[in-house]
Amino acid sequence: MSAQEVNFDGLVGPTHNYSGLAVGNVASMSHGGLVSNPREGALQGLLKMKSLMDAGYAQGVLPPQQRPDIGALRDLGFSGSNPEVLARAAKEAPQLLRAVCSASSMWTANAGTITPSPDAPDGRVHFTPANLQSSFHRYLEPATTGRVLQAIFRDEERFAHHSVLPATPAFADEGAANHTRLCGEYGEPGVHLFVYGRQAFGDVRSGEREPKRYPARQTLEASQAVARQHGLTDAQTVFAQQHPEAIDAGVFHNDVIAVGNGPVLLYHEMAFLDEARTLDELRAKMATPLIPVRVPVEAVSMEDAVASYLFNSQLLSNPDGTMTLVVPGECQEREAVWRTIQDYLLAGHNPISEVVVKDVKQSMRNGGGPACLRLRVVLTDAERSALTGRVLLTETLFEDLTAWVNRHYRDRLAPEDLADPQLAEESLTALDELTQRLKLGAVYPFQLK
Ligand code: SUG
Repeated sequence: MSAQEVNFDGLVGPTHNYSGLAVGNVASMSHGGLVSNPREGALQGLLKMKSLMDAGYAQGVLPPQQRPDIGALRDLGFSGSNPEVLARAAKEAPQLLRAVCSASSMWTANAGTITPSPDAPDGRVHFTPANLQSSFHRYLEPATTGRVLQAIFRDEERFAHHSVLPATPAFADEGAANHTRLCGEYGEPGVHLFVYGRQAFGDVRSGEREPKRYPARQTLEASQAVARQHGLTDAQTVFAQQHPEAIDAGVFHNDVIAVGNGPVLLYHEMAFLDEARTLDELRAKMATPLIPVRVPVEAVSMEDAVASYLFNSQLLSNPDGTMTLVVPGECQEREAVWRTIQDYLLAGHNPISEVVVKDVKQSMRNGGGPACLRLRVVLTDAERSALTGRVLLTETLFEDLTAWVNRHYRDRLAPEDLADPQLAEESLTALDELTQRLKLGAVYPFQLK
């Protein structure tokens, strides 16, 4: 069966800001309080999508979420008119106001976990939105994410949607950021590598192998539950623990230290707690030879890996069998990283033959690189034709979205602007227009009333 990978990038929302909300995410923690530029952020994202579309890769787009989430503030006891709710939250609980304004849904690698149809027993594509329960600002995402995914992948004969896992620490789930499908051609059966940071039940000794400084955001139990929902068997799955020292160095998701595509697994030597076992199990289960590309700590230190986001690159397949690595601009600013790309990755015995640099700085300051900004969905031609909405990027859609951003987005957002009731109004107007342009129907709480 022939199939192709479609990268669905999250549009950066109109309230994109720097609030230092993400514990264990070094960039978010160090940039909290800075003035952001939502318009520039959205345009940087759109330009990345456009250049990949121009280079021949299938590119999709996912809308941002309704922010500020005034409904969440009401749930927490703030009452009155919308401006009053915002003003009270700003005064009494500014940290809550910041959380409900986050544009964090732009990082669609965390939107959910996807199993393509060649791997599922019922031959459908399976989706589980991630509960993102590790942080309050992200816990607000899954309900709308689920509605957006169901609106786009609506055809029940081809697409299956599962419940979000229970939003409790034992089932902490961060979606595709901790999930990699390895395979030969995309349409051939693949093996699913699930990477977790901690185990919730059972093994009392596992606590000794957990991070000490920063939280582990994904549990083994969550990964196992997603695999079960999707009908994946033992022969199709590998569960590997992330190295706790990596989490403590700022690697809050596996996709900050490893990226896989087809049979290639590009990873830093500190990615997995038991590297040898992980590779052995992958080799034993994969139908095609694994091509591991291991970057040792002598080449790229943990600090360089986290600051440059080398491993948060997109690894894309080309028709001639080669692969292109899409890295963030920050990789050029670190000499050791840039040298490793040139002398080791490009010159090495592996399919990576080209490096493309993208400027996504507005997102990077919150710890989101090129790979965080996209959700990969492998689709057959028939599945692709069954999508609902206008979500596959074309020249015209790119122009429409660019004009939409220029019309509605501010070019400056300081922390004190988040309480501005006008910002909330602007955001709703922009999103209402967006759902019409994307032909998605009603997906936001304000449209469902
Ligand atoms: O969950 N940052 C996000 C970044 C997510 C990156 N995604 C992947 N690695 N796939 C997070 O830590 C920061 C928001 C703020 O501080 O304003 C934030 O949520």
